[in-house]
Order: sequence, then C-alpha cells, then structure tokens
Amino acid sequence: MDTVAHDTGAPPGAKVLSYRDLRPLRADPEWRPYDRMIEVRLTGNMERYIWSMNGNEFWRAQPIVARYGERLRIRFINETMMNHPMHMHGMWMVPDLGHGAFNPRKHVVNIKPATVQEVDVIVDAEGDWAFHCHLLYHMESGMMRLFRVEGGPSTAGTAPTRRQAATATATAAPVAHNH
Ligand SMILES: [Cu+2]
Repeated sequence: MDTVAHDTGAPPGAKVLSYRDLRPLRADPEWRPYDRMIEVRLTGNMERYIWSMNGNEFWRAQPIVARYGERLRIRFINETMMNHPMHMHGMWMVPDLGHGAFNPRKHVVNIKPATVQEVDVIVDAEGDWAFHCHLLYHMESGMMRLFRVEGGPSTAGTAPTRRQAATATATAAPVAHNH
C-alpha cells in the first residue's frame, strides 16, 4: 500500500477519504507524462518559526523557472513535522496518485509530514506566479517562491515583435483612411 496516498491518520479499518479517492468522471484530455522533474524540499525550523523551501526563505531564493507548454513534475519532500498545503497560482497541479489520466486537478495539494508526493504542473500560463504554502503564517515566514513561466505566446514568435508591430501600423494606416 502506498502510505502517502492512503495514510489518513485514521485507525486501521476506519473508512475515511484520501486523495486517492479523488477521481474525475472523465479522463483528463490534456494528460501526458511529465517532461522533467525538480525537487522541492519543504523545510523549516520550528523553534525559530522559519518555514522555507529547499532551505531558503522566499527573499533569499531565486525564482523557479518553467518553460511554457512543458509538464513540470515537482517532487515534494516534506522534511518537517507539519502539513503544508502547497498552492500554485495561475495553473493546475495534478498530484500523481497512480491513476494516470484519472489523476485529479487541484489548486492546492497538501503534503503531509515526512512524506514525498509528486505533483505535475500544467505549465500553460506565462509570467510570474506565486507558489506558496497556504498556511499563510508559513508563507509569511518564507515558504514561498516566485514561479516564472518563460517562452509563452508573447515571446515565442506568435506575437509580433516591436519592429513587426511598427510595420503593421504603417501599412494598416492607409487602409484605415480608405473608408
Ligand atoms: Cu506550511
């Protein structure tokens, strides 16, 4: 039995829900295997009341950079004795519960103490997003990252460059005067 997905803390034999019971009615049409994986250790010092990711608080850390269109797997390793409900702004997270296309999409995935949980991010929104523990007093003490998505439509060539935009304006102007 997978202790991560099944360990609800309930006594043996008790019927309680776990993430593994969450299943969409239909297969996720966008499901596919992940492209690459990063590790995010959930870290902290309970005595000093500091919470962090990979040992660094938000203001001492570099952004996590993802590429638009990729499927990024985050391997959460909770090294602390607390729950950390991790929240990604702007994009879906898909915890890997072993159901493939029937893994659920979530905005918050709780990572239980001293467990490992792999979660795929559907990277489909460019720009800078907040990524943090949703216990806000954990976030405020440092358990947060800037999650930066690069290479999206505004930079991938589908949007006009400044020069192309200027040319388009120049050629469009006479047309606009014709009616
Ligand atoms: Cu937390």
